[in-house]
Amino acid sequence: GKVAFIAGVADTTGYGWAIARELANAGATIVVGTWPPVLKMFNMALKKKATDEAKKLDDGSLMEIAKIYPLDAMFDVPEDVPDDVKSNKRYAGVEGYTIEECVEAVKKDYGQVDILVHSLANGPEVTKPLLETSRKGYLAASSASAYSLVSMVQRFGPIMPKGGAVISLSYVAAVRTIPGYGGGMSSAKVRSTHPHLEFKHAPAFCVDSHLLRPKAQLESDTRTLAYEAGRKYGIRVNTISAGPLKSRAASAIGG
Ligand code: ZID
Repeated sequence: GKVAFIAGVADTTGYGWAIARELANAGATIVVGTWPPVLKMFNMALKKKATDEAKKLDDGSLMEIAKIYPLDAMFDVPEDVPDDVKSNKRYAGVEGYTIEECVEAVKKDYGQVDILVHSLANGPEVTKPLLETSRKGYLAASSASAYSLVSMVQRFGPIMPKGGAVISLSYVAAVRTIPGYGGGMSSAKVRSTHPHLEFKHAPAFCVDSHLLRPKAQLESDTRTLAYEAGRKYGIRVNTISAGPLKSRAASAIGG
């Protein structure tokens, strides 16, 4: 069977979970990368009976996550991790969470990854308009949300077979301004046509929230990575423009 690594799963409400379940339905072995600060919470939630419904596959069986790797996509190699992160309570007891260490661990356990899913984004100043965003905040959002894909393709590429697939999640605001799509949309009732991606409230976004800005980078990088990694490793690199989903990340922005 195929091995799918999904980066950016920490609960059952986001895209990462829904994609994991579809890949599990299709018979893939599911391994995930989870942000250290939410790792404990995710492990606890997975043990609860209440999570069974979200795990249910089409054949009635429950999805199994074969392994959860700690992964902080802000860091490529151990030298990148600053002391304040190392000593942070939220990272206590977690090790080997840089992208390079994560790929090494996955390689050791599974040998190869057939499908790589990048389902993560973050930005410390996400609620601010661009006009008030600091350089530090802007670059941190790009680092977590866009460069992380470049780094992951660099490092997973060598353990992906020819024909392997990389997919990430983008947002239409990367390429088009959506007039009127601000706080006023927060109570709009929208229903996804996809049965597993059902949500009741469209998240309220300011279109120029700088969390969305790295999506333009992501889309541009996807084209270049498809060219380069296609030639180097024979893998495909694509991004999907996601519809609105009431995930934890979307709620944090004000959905
Ligand atoms: P999620 O909270 O399930 O996933 C984000 C994950 O990233 C979480 O598990 C975090 O722990 C993790 N994470 C954060 N920082 C780091 C880090 N440094 N290292 C590792 N992991 C980290 O939320 P989600 O499912 O919304 O997000 C998954 C992907 O979908 C992200 O790339 C989103 O930008 C993308 N996406 C989501 C939506 C949405 O509605 N939820 C939209 C577009 C793209 C969208 O907002 N019209 C209006 C709005 C939208 C689309 C169309």
